[in-house]
Amino acid sequence: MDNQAFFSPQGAALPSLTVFKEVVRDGFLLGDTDSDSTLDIPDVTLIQRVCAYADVKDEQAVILRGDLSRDGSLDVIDATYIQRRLAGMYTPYPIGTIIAP
Ligand SMILES: [Ca+2]
Repeated sequence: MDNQAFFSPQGAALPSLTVFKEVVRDGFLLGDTDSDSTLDIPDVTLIQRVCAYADVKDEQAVILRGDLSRDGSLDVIDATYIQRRLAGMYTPYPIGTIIAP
């Protein structure tokens, strides 16, 4: 199992069998980068830490959950859109909603 690659139904690479099972079975909250089922500032902070090349636990899960445009990369634009959503402003992505498998 260690050398297998896992992908979401949308084709995004997934970091582990555990995350694969979670995504396929339950989906996930778009933007909930720390996986605590809440969208808040710590989710933005985790994206900023990844962008700053800081040591982040479960970085691939952070990228999966925070990559709003689903293009496989995480950048400051993703963090900004989550901040906009938290401020009640428009975003073009369904941040804070469950992404279904
Ligand atoms: Ca969260």
